Amino acid sequence: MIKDSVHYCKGNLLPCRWRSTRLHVLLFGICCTSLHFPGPPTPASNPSPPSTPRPPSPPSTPSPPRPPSPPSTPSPPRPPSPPSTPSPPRPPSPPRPPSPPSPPGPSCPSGWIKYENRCFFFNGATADWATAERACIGYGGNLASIHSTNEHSFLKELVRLRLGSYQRTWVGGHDAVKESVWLWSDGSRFSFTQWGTGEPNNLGGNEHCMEINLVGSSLYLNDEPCTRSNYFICAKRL
Ligand SMILES: [Ca+2]
Ligand SMILES: [Ca+2]
Repeated sequence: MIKDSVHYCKGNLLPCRWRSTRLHVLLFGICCTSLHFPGPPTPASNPSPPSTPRPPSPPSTPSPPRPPSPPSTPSPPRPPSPPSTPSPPRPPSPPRPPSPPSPPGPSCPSGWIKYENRCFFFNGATADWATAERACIGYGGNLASIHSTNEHSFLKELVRLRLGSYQRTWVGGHDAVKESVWLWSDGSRFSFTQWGTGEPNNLGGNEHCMEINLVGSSLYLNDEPCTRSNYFICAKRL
């Protein structure tokens, strides 16, 4: 410490003496700065004035409303797509050959409807079974006999088409000659039976004539008193 002061004093003797507030002591020709007296009190540095409370910041000014964005520029209309190329016209189909003429054969009289090898007639009149049979004989036939389900269905449709519903109608079956021995009035073999459930029941011992359409659209043959007034269907061979 002292050694450092010697070097200082030797090089700065005079200036050192007049310098400032330090009392330089000369000892043994050596200027020592090890002793220090406090100099006049240096004015205390002015304390920093109390910070003035910052005024409250003014309320933030609301940002001005944003101007409305300009309307988007409408996209230019798309140019119309070019018309699709029409498909080339199809070549005309070759003319169809004419249908072969129907095979020649006998036809039914006017007002009669042909089904397979017979003609059928339904005039919308009503009568008891015997009167109906005689009317059919007068037309050159008999009350219709039935030999298959298809024929049964055909007769039912013939009535429905003419009357709009399945009305009870006489056909040519009977057991009037002998009970339970069923015959066709046209003399054909009686081999087809499509009786309704429980039929023929010969109700009251007095049901000897055959009718169709007792139960609507069902394939239902019934024996019925021959005196009932029914629609009827005539048939004759071609
Ligand atoms: Ca009977
Ligand atoms: Ca019956």
